[in-house]
Amino acid sequence: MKPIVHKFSSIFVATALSLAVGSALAAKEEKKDDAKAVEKATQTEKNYQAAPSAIDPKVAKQPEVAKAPSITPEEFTKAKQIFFERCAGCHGVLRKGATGKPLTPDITLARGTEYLKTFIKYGSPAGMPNWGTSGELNDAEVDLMARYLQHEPPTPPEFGLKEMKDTWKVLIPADKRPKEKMNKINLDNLFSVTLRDSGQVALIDGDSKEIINIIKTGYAVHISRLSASSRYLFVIGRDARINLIDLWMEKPDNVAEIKVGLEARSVETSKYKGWEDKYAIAGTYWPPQFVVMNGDTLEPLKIVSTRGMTVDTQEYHPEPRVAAIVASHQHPEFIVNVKETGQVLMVDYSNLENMKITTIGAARFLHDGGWDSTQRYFMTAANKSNKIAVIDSKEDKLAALVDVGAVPHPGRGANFIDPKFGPVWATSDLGDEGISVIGTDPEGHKDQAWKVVRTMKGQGGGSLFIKTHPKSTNLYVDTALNPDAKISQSVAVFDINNLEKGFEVLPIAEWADVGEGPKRVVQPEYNKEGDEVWFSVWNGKEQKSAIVIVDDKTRKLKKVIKDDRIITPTGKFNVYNTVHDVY
Ligand code: DHE
Repeated sequence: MKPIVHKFSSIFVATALSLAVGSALAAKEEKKDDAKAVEKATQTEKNYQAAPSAIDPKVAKQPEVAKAPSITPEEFTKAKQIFFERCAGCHGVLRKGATGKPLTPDITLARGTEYLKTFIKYGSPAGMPNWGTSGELNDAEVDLMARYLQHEPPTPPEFGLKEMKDTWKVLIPADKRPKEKMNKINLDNLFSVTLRDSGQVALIDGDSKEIINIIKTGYAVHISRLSASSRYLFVIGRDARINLIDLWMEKPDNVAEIKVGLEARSVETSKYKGWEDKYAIAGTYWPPQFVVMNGDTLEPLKIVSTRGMTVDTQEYHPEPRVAAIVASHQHPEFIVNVKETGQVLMVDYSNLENMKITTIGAARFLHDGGWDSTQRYFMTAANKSNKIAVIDSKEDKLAALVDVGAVPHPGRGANFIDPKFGPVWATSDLGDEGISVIGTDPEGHKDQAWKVVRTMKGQGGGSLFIKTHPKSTNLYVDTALNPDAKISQSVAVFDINNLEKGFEVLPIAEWADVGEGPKRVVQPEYNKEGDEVWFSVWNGKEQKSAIVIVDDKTRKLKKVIKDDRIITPTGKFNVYNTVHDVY
């Protein structure tokens, strides 16, 4: 498998998200600038999605289209590789369109080679990167891609129960595992840290800040989640490999693993009372499906396809990828975001044989999200629609669709009590500098419920994660994908009790003192007590990265974790906060 190459450097060149606030700009100029900002925001978001697909192009076969310009098998192989690495993230593996336009032969044949070449070489105002003029593809490659796109898209293989079982390994059977916790680690304050480009996670003791173990996992791990009891840690790679780690072992390590598809981002565990630790679920980008597994062995039990109709135009989509999954606290259900169809599936796991799934129409394209403070409402970003969908997990219905800024990207979002508007949940945006604060209390603050009660301005666009903690009065907003290094390497912090005052900037990357590199500061995560905030300083694979810990009260540097083994850290998952959905 080819290593994933970061695409973000080109984001920095290609985009400038912050709106220029020139006092003497003529109205006409302002309008022009607005249009440019929207264009550039789209570009940032496209490039973010444009990370290479984890699918090995070799597994997708070459189909023939008689009318398409000729292409040799060698050329086809090369074009496939380029498409999977650079284009599939936006246009979809089957080129049916996602955040990028559809590119199926019925469309591309009509456009013709010359048109496609221009498009690929120069890009488009709607956000298509300028692959030719940026130097990423040479003229011969642009020509090749223009011809390739007029052929039928090669389809990667399906991945059913047999394929999953062929990869499934129980390294230590459940009855051979510890009967009680065998270590002295304060598990509640343990952090699982994604080491993105080394295919590992680091387990770090939140009390001593020592690395407990570095564990081999799938390729470019995406997230970690925990079983309800805190005993089992589930880690999923982009290559759809799940590792099950037993935190009760003297030195926590892998006890089972499975590959559930070719490409994935999400894993979750059953949390409803009476079902703790029983099941896990993983959603895949390819094939578009999810699988429910045994919680302590990863045995695959039930696979369900997400192919189906889009929420708005109600047409068939062959590749609706599974984005965020959360476990309901109201019913024995998993809540599954289906990206391309814009449908949220409430998957009842109480009877796998006769599985009930309630489909809630939301909006395209569903991505990430988290609970409101009562853990009844799932607040999830439909990022291409610039909306937050509010899912009522008690009634299993859509409570609201709330218009927010450009390309909301909350991570799990941030819950706090707004001094004026009561309980709220906030998201920041990938596409602009806004932070939308939404009322979440339909009982106590009916007029504000599911409305944007205030917007604040952060440092700029390119924000991925926003975070606070019930015990804190600080609200942190990262800007990891902002094109300005000063902004991507620092974090904004607001005082929740004085939001009008604006933000303070903490120079996290500077505090890390790791030398050269892009050093994006990403994903604030609290410790269990809610008095420390951890940030990843995400540098290049060959450069030094670090984790910076800030004292939440004083907003001063508390500790920098530097270690040669901490390679490209991104997501950090505190055990207690992840189990209890504290954010
Ligand atoms: Fe993520 C969460 C998908 C790029 C770090 N990311 C998620 C989720 C999805 C997703 C669907 C929600 C999972 C859930 O809750 O069940 N991410 C994608 C992509 O498709 C995308 C845009 C491009 C890609 O090819 O993967 C993408 N993500 C990134 C990154 O480049 C990040 C910054 C670094 C990395 O490690 O790859 C990144 N994503 C994260 C993190 C979370 C996440 C840290 C979990 C946040 C949390 O607090 O729970």
